[in-house]
Amino acid sequence: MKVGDGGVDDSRVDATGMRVSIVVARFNEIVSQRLLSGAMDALIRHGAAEKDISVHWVPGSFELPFVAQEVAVAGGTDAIVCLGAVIRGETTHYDLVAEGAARGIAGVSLEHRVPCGLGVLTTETLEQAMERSGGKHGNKGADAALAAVETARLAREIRGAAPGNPGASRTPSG
Ligand code: INI
Repeated sequence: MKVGDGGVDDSRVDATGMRVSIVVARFNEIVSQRLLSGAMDALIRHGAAEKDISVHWVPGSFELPFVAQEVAVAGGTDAIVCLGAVIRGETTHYDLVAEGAARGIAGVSLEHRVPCGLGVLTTETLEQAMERSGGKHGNKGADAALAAVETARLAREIRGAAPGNPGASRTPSG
């Protein structure tokens, strides 16, 4: 088992055949693009097909939960990855956006039973955000993508093992 900085067990991450939706915020786009590249690379490196990955841009991180919800309701997605960069600056708007995004994304995941990776950086400075989007502190977009895929695989296993579960992929005796 190889557990990376992001807490993901690499040996459990198999994105083969997974349909993944990435929702990414345009605000602080220089950082978001790097998070997106990290997420795409990680998914493809772990077996996802490019045709099975869809990307939805939204204005800012505050809009991530709503679009993640639309994706979940539309169906056909195994895992959702939410990416954005909330950088503190000088107003309290930061706290509202960061908290709204994180709580909203968690809510979508639980309500719709679709794992959502939280790849929203919350930093004091742009420099710190750059370090976490392909710099010396790794790429949190990649970590969020792999966490969502690992969780989706686990959900499949659990649902498959639950007798009488209509979503099960195999019978109780299978
Ligand atoms: N959105 C971000 O993604 N990051 C930020 O740092 C940020 N700041 O600092 O304001 C931000 N604000 C925009 C917000 O996400 C919404 O798009 C906006 O409030 C409209 O709903």
